[in-house]
This record gives sequence, C-alpha cells and structure tokens, in this order.
Amino acid sequence: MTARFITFEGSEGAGKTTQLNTVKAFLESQGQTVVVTREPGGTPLAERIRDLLLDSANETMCDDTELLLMFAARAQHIAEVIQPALDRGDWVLSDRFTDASFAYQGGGRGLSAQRIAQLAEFVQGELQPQVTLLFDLPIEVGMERARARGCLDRFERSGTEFFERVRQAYLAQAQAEPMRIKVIDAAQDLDSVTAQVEALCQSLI
Ligand code: T5A
Repeated sequence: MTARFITFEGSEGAGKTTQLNTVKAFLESQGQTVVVTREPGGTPLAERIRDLLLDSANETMCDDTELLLMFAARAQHIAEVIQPALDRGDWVLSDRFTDASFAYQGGGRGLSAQRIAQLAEFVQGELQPQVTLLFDLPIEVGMERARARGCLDRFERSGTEFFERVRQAYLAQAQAEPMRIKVIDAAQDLDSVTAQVEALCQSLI
C-alpha cells in the first residue's frame, strides 16, 4: 500500500475535525495504520507555537510574524510527525496544512502568494498531500457552529470580510488543483456531509 497524506481544510466550524474521524474510521476498518494530527500543532513544540498564534491576547501580532510562526510550526511537524509516519508507510490525516496558509495568510491577510510559496518550498520541499478535502460552507453557518462551542480564538474574532476572502482563496485553490482538492458541501446536516465523505473514502484505497 502506498503511504497517503490527506489534509482537511475549510473555514471556521466547517466540520473538518468531525469528518477527519470518518476517514480515520474507514481506513482503520480496511486494516490501515493511521496517524491523526493537526496544524498549527501536532508536536509539543508546535503546539506551543499554536498557543501563541491562537491566543486572542496577542492582538498586536503582525501578519509576517503570523506567517512565519505557521511555517516554523510546520517545519517541526513535518520533521517530527509527518515524514516519519509516511516513511513507515502509515497514512497521515492532518487537520489543516499549507493550503490554510495560502487561504488565511494569503487570501485573508493579503500576504503575497509568491512569498508563501517560497516558504512552502523551503519548509516542505516536494512534500504535498495527495488528497485534500475542502469543507466549504457560508461563513455565517460556520461561525454559528464555532460560537456554539464557546470562546473565540484570535482568528475567530476576525470579521466576516476576512473569512469571505479565506473562503474565496480556498475555492480558487480547488479550482486550480481539482485532482487533489475535493470540495465537500459542508453546509448540509451532519449525516449528509458524512455520506459525501464516505463516498470519497471508497476512492482512497
Ligand atoms: N490557520 C491554520 C492559519 O491561519 N494558517 C495556517 O497555515 C494554519 C495551519 C486554527 C486556526 O489557525 C488558522 C486557521 C484557524 O483559524 P483549527 O484548529 O483547525 O485552526 O481551527 P478551526 O477551523 O477553528 O477548527 P474548528 O474546530 O472550529 O472547525 P472544524 O474542525 O472545521 O469543525 P468541527 O468538526 O470541530 O465542528 C465544529 C462544530 O460543528 C459541529 C460539530 O459537532 C462541532 O460542534 N458540526 C456540525 N453541525 C451541524 N452540521 C454539520 N454538518 C456539522 N459538522 C460539524
């Protein structure tokens, strides 16, 4: 079995984490070894960087610092978790990866895509997810779900316009790379979204 790297993307409250578990259950039912991880984070050091990034007290963080911290966490995550798992032949399911940097720091914050691509090349070289599930839904629906969970982090406090730019950047990526990025209609009820993901699972193996 070829090792597979699958990432889960979308704006806030899109249901990525919920559906990552659907894919994990499917792969394990097929006898596969699955490593579940997330970004920013996934290792003790990268989780500390995540805390800095999400802490709403860090409201003065400038956009370049945010971008560099995302890639610093990613470098650690690749070295410590993702690459070793792929080398072992395991599957890796990551709740977000570099597409999020293009969508949030590129689309949302307005940083240059070329600069982000340079960092991606520097940090990950040829490493790319083979499949990315993009959970797309109207911003208000996702924010309603996120709000229902409790207090909002530094990103979740951003305005609707920021998230609209994030959403459009994700959709543009999906249009540019239709073979890798599969768009899921995440506005539907849980059972319907799960059914869409289960249908895709069949094509993974
Ligand atoms: N970030 C990250 C960047 O800016 N750049 C980067 O490079 C990277 C890697 C943290 C933040 O970091 C930013 C983006 C983020 O703002 P995160 O931890 O993934 O990233 O944060 P969130 O996107 O905020 O994660 P959420 O947990 O809010 O969203 P999920 O995982 O998409 O949603 P999930 O599955 O937890 O579901 C949210 C709620 O909705 C319910 C669930 O039960 C849950 O309560 N739900 C549904 N309800 C109704 N219908 C459905 N279909 C539902 N699906 C789930």
